[in-house]
Formats: sequence, structure tokens, C-alpha cells
Amino acid sequence: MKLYRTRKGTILESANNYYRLDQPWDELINRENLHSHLHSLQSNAEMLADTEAGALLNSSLLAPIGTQEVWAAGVTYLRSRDARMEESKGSGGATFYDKVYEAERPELFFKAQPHRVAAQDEEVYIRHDSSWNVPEPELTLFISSNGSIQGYTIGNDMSSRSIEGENPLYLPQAKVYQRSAALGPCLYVPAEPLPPTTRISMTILRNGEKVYTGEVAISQIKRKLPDLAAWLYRDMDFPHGCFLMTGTCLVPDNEFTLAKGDKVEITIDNIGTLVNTVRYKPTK
Ligand code: DO4
Ligand code: MG
Repeated sequence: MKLYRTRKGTILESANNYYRLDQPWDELINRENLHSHLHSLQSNAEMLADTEAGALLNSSLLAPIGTQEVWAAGVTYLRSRDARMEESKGSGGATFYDKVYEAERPELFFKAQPHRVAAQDEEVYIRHDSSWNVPEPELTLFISSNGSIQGYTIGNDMSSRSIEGENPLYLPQAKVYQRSAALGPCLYVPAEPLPPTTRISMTILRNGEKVYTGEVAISQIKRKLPDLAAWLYRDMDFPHGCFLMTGTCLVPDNEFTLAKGDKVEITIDNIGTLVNTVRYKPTK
């Protein structure tokens, strides 16, 4: 089942049918057994004609987030470890990445408040003070306030490699700025956890031409997804639940940096495709 948040309310997609749901988003998604709960709501919900649902989904999608924070895990794939060791070798910080890849405690960092998150088809930003910028396509978990994984969405953890590479202590500036995160297009709520064969792929288009393409299965991740959730919830409360990006494995070659106008398309099996265009934050 998929939940879409739109400017005109929430839409539930179930077996190719669409239903309107009235519950406030945070209340709707933050529960145990979300999948069964959605099943029970479906029977009393208004069914929408495909044309009406299609029009809403094409024109008024919001990011599938209410008041939750977005957190992120880092260096959960070998490719991310290697790329970061390379980018930070001049700063002397490279060795922290291999240590955190092997450590029991994962790297977890704060990524975004909801107002910094771009929705489907909205712009993501690159920083004016950064010379090397990449998108990071990441499977993103929705974790209930009790700490259980209830759904999945697609995340883009936009990152400044020049700022992080200069000094790993600059990580918050490399990662947290306006529109440095995108989530969407929906919250996918399956009856069972995602299979390890689930693929994440990313294409970057510049003037309509592919300048990057890559694909990976989530089985390549070093950590177990429930373990990442458990570490995040140690000594922390998330009253409305939380989103957790789970790290990237797709990192373009070192010569690549994003340019204004690039289109980033991230697809995850069964969830959909998240599309965003790259811009600079407009100056006042
Ligand atoms: O250590 C820095 C961030 C790592 C990250 O965002 C990732 O591996 O996806
Ligand atoms: Mg990342």
C-alpha cells in the first residue's frame, strides 16, 4: 500500500485503487501495524476515480512528512566509505570513515527539519560556498514513535563533498542547509519488510543527457535496518516518529559535481521514482 500526501489531503493507493483518507498525517502514520490499520481504513474510505487521483498525484504532491525530523546514517556501504576516505585524505580525517564502517555504533546524523525537505518535482539546492556537490540516493525508513519500521520512502541526502572533505567536523554544513533533502513520492507500507533484492538506482540528466547512472541492491548494506533504528532511538524520543535515510552506495566519480539545472531521478523497487531539479537557493 502507498500513502501520498497532497495539498488536497491524503490518498491511499491499494491494489491499483485510490481512496481519500481524512486523518491528520502524523496521527495516520505513527502507529504499530500501519499496514493493517490502512487496510481497516480502506473499507470505509471514499474511493476516487482514477482520473481524479491521477490529477492530484500529478499536480499537488507534498513530501510524505509531517512534523517528523529526518535523520541519516552514514558509511553504511563500502562505496561510501571508500569515496569519503579519498575525499578527506588531505585533511587527515580519512581514517575515521574506515573505523565507523567497522564499528558497532553506526554514524547517525541529523539531516533536516520538515521545512527544509523538497517534495517530488521540487528543487533541491546546492550551496553557493561549495565546489563539489552530489546527490545521495537512499532508502529511507519511517520509524514509529515506538521504534519499529512501518514504511519506506525514497530519500536524497544532498551533500557537499568539498566541505566535508576539507574537514569531517564540517559535516553539519555539508549536509544540513535549505532543501538539502528530498523525500517522496509516497510512503510505501508493505505487509512485510522490503526484500534484500530491492534495488536503488539513480540517473542524473544534464540538458536531457545522462551524465551518471548507477544501481545497487540494498543487500549490499553493512548494517541491519532495525539495528539502525534501534541505535537512533537510544535515549531519544520521537513523539510523531522519525525518518531515517540509510546511507548511499551510489557515488559518482570524483570528477563529477552537480550543476544548476541537473535532474536527479532516484528509483527504488516497489516505491517509485523521486525526481528533483538542482538549483542554488535564490538570494534575496
Ligand atoms: O560520513 C558522512 C556522511 C555519509 C553519508 O551520508 C552516507 O554514507 O550516505
Ligand atoms: Mg548519505
